[in-house]
Amino acid sequence: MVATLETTRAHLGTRVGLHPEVEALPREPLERLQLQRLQACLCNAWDHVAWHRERLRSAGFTQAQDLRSLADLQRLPLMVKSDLRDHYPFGLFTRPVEQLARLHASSGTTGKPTVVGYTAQDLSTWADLMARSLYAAGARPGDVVHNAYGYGLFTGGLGAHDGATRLGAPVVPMSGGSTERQVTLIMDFGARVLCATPSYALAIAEVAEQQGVDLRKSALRVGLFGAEPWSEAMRLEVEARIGLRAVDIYGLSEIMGPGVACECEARNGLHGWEDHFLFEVIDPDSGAALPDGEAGELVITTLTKQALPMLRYRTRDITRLARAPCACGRTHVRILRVTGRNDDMLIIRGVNVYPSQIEAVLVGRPGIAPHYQLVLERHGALDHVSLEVEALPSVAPADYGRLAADAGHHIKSLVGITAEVHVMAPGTIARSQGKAVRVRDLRPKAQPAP
Ligand code: DLL
Repeated sequence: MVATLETTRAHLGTRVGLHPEVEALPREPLERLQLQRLQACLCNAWDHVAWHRERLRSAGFTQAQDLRSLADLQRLPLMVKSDLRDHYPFGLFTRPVEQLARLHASSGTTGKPTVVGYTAQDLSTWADLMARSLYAAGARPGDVVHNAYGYGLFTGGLGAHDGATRLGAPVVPMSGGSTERQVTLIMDFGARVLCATPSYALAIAEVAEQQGVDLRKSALRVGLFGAEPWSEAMRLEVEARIGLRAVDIYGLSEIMGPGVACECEARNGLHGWEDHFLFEVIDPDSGAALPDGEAGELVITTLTKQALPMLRYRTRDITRLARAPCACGRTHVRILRVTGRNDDMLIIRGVNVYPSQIEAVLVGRPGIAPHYQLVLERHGALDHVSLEVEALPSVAPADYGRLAADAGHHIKSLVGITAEVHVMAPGTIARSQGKAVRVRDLRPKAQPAP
């Protein structure tokens, strides 16, 4: 193991990352830094947000300084998304809104949006971490960054933008949409880095093919894809169609935005930037901490966020942590690919399924295009799943039935559910310009408890 690590380091040169002084910091000083920052974060929350103070008091704290070790983190109560909604809009901020530099918000399709705020220092930290992520993915100063993440209240666009600027990379602020124009500008401006959701990257690839443009001949070298779950099969598909190295990037607005974690050149999990966040995995049912390597819900604590400190925030994202040394030389924890969110998990006739598992089976199957949608219905007392997939243009409609049977068979044997597969003509399934909507749940909503 050590030999491999050293060989790889020798190969990469001595520099580990954009911020080598922290990215390769040994565990002991890293944990000392974390404890100092956690104590300061707790004081900030205690001093400025009555809600935090009351909850900490209920958990047995008489003052913020009662937290003496990283292990004491376990004594803090968990936070959930509705805590932000219940204090809409600014109730959990540590400062008056006039002292902030920016606000973002979730779309809030159900109920109130979740509002997050940043001080100028918070925005600077975010730019640093996004620049660090871009660098870890393989972007370098001077690379033209084509940014197709949506600009606006969504954190993807501005987050990637500020990170590219901090890296010293010229950024093209495209946002999502106008896909034909995206293709033209990628080619004309010589973009080397593409930032987009994986589903939108695929939509760009498809439009390029329809325009007769071969993106594999473009200057694109690296893609930073995230904001939605995606599979290894999708990674291979996007790499083959665009001709770049596809890297997974993770983040969420409640914690910061994109750049909370990102893959490095080893692509063996996403490095969670532990000088700014603490990562835990808990059992989603009991809330108990799980050992490294076990799958559960990711819980994140911010260490340096000024405006909106988040203490043990339940992300709903399902993953595992790995702390064995990474070949790249970074010491920060690796968060394995997020397979889906707790709330996206479907329980189909007793089998737990994430849409990304279906994707892993479908994408790359001969004759089938990487566009799909799951439709859930209730037939009597039972859940019924139909799966709409698209045929590749080269497939004759007469073969759709055979393709459907083949896909249904593989889903049954690899995922364990029976799905009614409908193979549809090319272009039938809506393309995403941001986060793809993979599931149409038509089941009757559960009645609220009396
Ligand atoms: O999606 C921030 C972001 C923008 C991340 C661009 C990466 C790239 P939210 O809109 O708050 O923020 O959504 C956060 O998206 O809790 C996950 O469920 C999901 N998600 C984000 N990145 C990944 C990923 C942005 N790489 C929610 N893999 C998170 C799987 C992801 N799911």
